[in-house]
Amino acid sequence: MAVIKADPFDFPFDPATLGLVVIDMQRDFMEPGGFGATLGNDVSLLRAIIPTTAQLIAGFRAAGLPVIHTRECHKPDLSDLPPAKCNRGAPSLRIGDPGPMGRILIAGEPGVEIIPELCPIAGEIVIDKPGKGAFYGTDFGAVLRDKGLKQLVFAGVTTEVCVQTTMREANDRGYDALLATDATESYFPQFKQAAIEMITAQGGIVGWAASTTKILEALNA
Ligand code: TIU
Repeated sequence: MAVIKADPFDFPFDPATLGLVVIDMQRDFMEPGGFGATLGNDVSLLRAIIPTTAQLIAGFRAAGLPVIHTRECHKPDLSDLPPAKCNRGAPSLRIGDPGPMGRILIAGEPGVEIIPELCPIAGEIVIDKPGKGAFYGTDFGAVLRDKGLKQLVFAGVTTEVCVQTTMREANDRGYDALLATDATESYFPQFKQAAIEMITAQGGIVGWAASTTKILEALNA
């Protein structure tokens, strides 16, 4: 067993069952004019993690371990967009409205694409998801079973929304979940910090947390 030096304690792992899940690193959250910005957020905050996330992805690829990407998006006819999600708040543009990167959060539009710096390579699976968690309404669970994955490292945005939701879903389904603390970000720095604490408190009630350096040290050991 290899070990990642993590909080609240070491994360032992079998490389044969370990994978990286990169959540929603899409133009719609990371660039001006997308979904994140329409909600009133400063998207520049999120861009700071692009280099570390790229390092993490490169480390998994170099170790021959799977990288799975997710994208939050909806069908063009909005049939998978419940009113409870669509009508929330007072965004400047709602999901499905035309924006500078195409229709907001709609599959096939430019804004839904993963940012070019973190582009998936051939053979990597991309899960399109209508919710915040990657398990809901997708074949993510089947993909993990098919690949024999049992332990998941998580990166991506935003920490307390789609990343934390997916980690909780994973934990409930019996997966070990570890958050890469410098490859995830929130529009609200205090929420990122709180999410890390919520995940690792109470003896790792949801999972573990570790820096990209610590994760890559373990992969390279
Ligand atoms: N608004 C926000 O912080 N996040 C989302 O709406 N989706 C994701 O986290 N991907």
